[in-house]
Amino acid sequence: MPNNNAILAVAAVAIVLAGGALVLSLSPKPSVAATPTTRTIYMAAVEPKGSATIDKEPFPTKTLPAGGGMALKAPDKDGKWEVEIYRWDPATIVVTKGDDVTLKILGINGKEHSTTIEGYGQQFTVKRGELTEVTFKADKAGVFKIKCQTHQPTMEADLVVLGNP
Ligand SMILES: [Cu+2]
Repeated sequence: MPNNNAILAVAAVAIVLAGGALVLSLSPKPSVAATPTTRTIYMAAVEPKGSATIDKEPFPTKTLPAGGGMALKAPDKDGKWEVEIYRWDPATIVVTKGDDVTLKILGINGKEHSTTIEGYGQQFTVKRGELTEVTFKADKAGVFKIKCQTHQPTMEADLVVLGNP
């Protein structure tokens, strides 16, 4: 017949094992590595605008950075003033190293956008009303700027190429 100490020892081991199993079950599972694939990502050249009239909101006294990406338009004859910014939508693109990537970029606002993808040697112009297709293999991991030369410093998107573990 087992003595009490032996029973306690078995119980203690059982508790430790159960605790370990609980910790394991609560731990985040390792993520599955993304395998290279073909991706088509839609983007747009956009220009959000806001406006007000000076009787309701005074015209801002601070100037905005130069470069063509932002503008404050002084009040017109009716006292209406405007603010605007050029952006890529979306401003972050995430792919995996080895992916075959096609960006399809629609020009909505602005006549044209002379654009580069740094580190990938891509150079193209996005025109209003046209869908510009840019295809490349994402063969370098890192973060690369998709940069409109016309509208700085705001019209930049990050191309994030995740490295394969
Ligand atoms: Cu632009």
